[in-house]
Amino acid sequence: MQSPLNTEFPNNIALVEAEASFTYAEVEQRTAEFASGLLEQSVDLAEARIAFLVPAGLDYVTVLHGIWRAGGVAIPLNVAATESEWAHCLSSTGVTRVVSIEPYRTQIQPLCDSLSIEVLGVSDYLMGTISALPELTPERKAMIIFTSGTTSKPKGVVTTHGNIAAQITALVDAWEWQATDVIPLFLPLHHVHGIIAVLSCALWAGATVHVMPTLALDELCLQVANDTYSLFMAVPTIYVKLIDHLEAMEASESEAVFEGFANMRLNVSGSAACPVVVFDTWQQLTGQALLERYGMTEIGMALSNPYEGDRRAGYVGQPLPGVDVCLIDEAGNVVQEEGVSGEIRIRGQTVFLEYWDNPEATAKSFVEGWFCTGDIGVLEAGYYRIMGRSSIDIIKSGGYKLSALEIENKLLDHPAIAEVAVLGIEDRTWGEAVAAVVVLKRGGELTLAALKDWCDGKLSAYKIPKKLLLQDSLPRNAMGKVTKPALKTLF
Ligand code: MLC
Ligand code: AMP
Repeated sequence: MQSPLNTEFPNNIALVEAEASFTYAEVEQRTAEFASGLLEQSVDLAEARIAFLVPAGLDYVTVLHGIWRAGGVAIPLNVAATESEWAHCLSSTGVTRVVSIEPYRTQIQPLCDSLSIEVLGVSDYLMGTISALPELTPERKAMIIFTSGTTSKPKGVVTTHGNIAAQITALVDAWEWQATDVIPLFLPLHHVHGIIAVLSCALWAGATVHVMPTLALDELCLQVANDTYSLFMAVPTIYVKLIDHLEAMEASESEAVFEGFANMRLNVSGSAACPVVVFDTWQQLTGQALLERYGMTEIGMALSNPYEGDRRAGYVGQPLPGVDVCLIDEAGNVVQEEGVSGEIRIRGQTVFLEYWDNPEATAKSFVEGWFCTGDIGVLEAGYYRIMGRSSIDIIKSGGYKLSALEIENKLLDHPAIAEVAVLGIEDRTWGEAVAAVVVLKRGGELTLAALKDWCDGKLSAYKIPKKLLLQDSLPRNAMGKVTKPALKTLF
């Protein structure tokens, strides 16, 4: 199996981070050293789970690739999560070691102390020596990424080295990644969009990644205007934010940025539905026809509009290389005709191995070897279109998948809340915005501002409701379940 870090172009710049840049040879050397440090006296970490709380940059790549090369299972933690969210990731996977750097190390130390987990810094493992590293077969477990779903707690999605290689090569082939490519990386590195589609594809191809700790639109636009990048990948929310940002600029300044985007070889949108109006506006402003693709933590990317050929607004294209796709109707039959909708099911090397320590959830999500995505799609004139999801309890906000149940469970701890229903409301910027419909306890009072304050530190910021509606009761069906579609109409 090819190393996920390109070895053909040792002198190419792999990473640019603030003022510093690092070649492939330097990154390779550092990850080998880090892996050796992790191994200490052992020959193979034998799939020990090692979590890391490290922002995007050389240290992140060192730790991710170092864990992989030492035979461990890498668990990237969200640098913006709350302590209880980290606790779930660590406890549910039996993590014994956390790697972090300041200021994050200080933030996670008390939790790790309480869980008897050792926390060390990146430099603690860089001993200046390189030992023999284990040979890893494709079926070895490599990574666990947490994904929210129809259960209250996020599930750990386990991918193997083989899965990751297949997810990367599908995109490298389809979108013709080259060693000369340069791409900015501002997406979070605890999800597959940032980890696989941007970082890993670039490092596989020998390309250059410009790391930005957060989405800084001014800095990004400056670089784009200077023609720094050949590729650009983002969630639809970022295209909306960019359009607003550029439209608010003086024409004399925005022109160069539009030119910069026009000069790139590809602009990709994914992780959530790209509204047709965003596709059209982007094309009018930059001349770029956004390439929309569809993916999921469990499968990497599965469907993509063509690199060469017609990219259709509102559609996600065709299966990527090595990915089998079918649609299954409500009766459980394979949809044979165009225009008939069904659940999207996926098969192939890109599909994950299992949910960590959750054989029931794993078994439920596969039917005859096909992974059931829960997304509803339809094929029209040879292009797939995503019609929605089978569960109303999953919300996609700014590209993040959120569980309504997880948010409801947290809100129920609020002293004034008797009942609550959380749902996603259509929103121009976020795609869906988190909304809470609340029934107060007798004498209880609540405003949106007070609810947001209370949620601070209990839920990651992007899960906190943006809308609040107080009601005397919640509509329920005969089974006592809240009828959320009825609530949506109230907004
Ligand atoms: C930030 N905020 C959000 C939010 N992101 N609210 C709802 N949904 C989100 N996604 C809130 C903050 O809490 C804050 O609220 C305010 O917005 C400003 O925060 P910010 O951090 O300054 O925002 P910004 O940097 O602009 O972040 C927006 C974003 C970010 C779009 C860059 O959300 C993001 O990186 N999203 C991408 C997520 C992703 O990578 N998903 C891929 C999953 S994998 P307040 O109240 O404090 O002001 C997948 C598979 C696939 O889906 O197909 O790829
Ligand atoms: P996640 O679990 O965070 O990986 O999110 C995966 C989900 O994002 C999918 O199951 C879809 O619901 C959604 N998604 C990803 N890409 C698209 C897209 N292009 N259009 C619509 N939904 C998408």
